[in-house]
Amino acid sequence: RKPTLAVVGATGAVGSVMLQILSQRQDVWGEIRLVASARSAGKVLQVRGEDVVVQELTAEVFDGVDVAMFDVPDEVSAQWAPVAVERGAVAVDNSGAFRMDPEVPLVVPEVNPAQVRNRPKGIISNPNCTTLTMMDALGALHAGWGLKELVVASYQAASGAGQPGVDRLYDELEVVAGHREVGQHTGDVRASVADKLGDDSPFPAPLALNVVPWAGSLKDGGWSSEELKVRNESRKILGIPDLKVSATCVRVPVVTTHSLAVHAVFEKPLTVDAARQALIEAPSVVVLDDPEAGEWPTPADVVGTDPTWVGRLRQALDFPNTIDLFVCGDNLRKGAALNTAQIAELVAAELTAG
Ligand code: 2RA
Repeated sequence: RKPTLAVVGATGAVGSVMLQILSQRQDVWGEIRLVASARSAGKVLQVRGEDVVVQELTAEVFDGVDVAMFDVPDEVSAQWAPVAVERGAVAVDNSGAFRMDPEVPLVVPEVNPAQVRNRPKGIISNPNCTTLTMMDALGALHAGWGLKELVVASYQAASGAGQPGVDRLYDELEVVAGHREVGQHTGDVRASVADKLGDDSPFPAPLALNVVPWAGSLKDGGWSSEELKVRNESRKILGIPDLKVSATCVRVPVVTTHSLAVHAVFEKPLTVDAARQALIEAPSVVVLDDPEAGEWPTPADVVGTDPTWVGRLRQALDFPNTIDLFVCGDNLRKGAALNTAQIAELVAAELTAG
């Protein structure tokens, strides 16, 4: 029997991409049950070319389910993933609710696939999209040279904040489009956007014609929750508890695809050519790095694709054993839905093998 899958949060930004991914990948699933809040129950969505009616999130909806994916806010996962497990499912959770729980593995299938089986709570976590964007590339380099220190700046897309983030960016762009005087005087972008759209935004400042050095909530010492996730999750996934990490997370007016500028310091001496070769050989990484030809990854070219794209590889001039690089990845695909689907497929293979 092929395992039954439940997709909880099927109507959200990540959920919608999940339905496309489940329709495109090799089909390992029997029934696929789509689940959402009472507000969305009854909607009809397409997966694998078939219409499926969305069911309301209740305990009973998990009866007979083998794997339940959660693409919902932290508090919804915190409440419902354990319910799915009680009803007999393995939960694969894309929220932040369980990621740092020592009894919950945090898995990137290209980096630490064996961790999938280490799930005493029946829950497996999917990393935050910002961390995930660089994990395949760093995992490949860590395997060769031993990662020691990481300094990163992120350039995060609006869809990291879900569908409301995408809607807000498009609305703001519409407000400023065609007004060539906007963006040349202090506060004029903020005033135009607030005048037309009000202040109720998923972002703490206008995103159109701007960059916003903030993602997540305020933590001790002025760090954002997103920056601490990058640090803590990188350590856990790569299995380097004392990895030195410093991150600055920034939102940019891109719809989908997160980018990161990465400064990575290694234990062993490495050359940029050897690092490039290791990245070329990593199956999920594409190296696009020809500055003479003006070739490097950009979000506009990467969006909608599965790999991690790496460019601007440079040996740091003033730091030994250090490589600088730029990495882009679709935050809704590898950064969220694709990685969750890959984890779920590992569990499906395990269940099918019996
Ligand atoms: C963001 N990383 O981009 C978050 C979403 N999980 O806002």
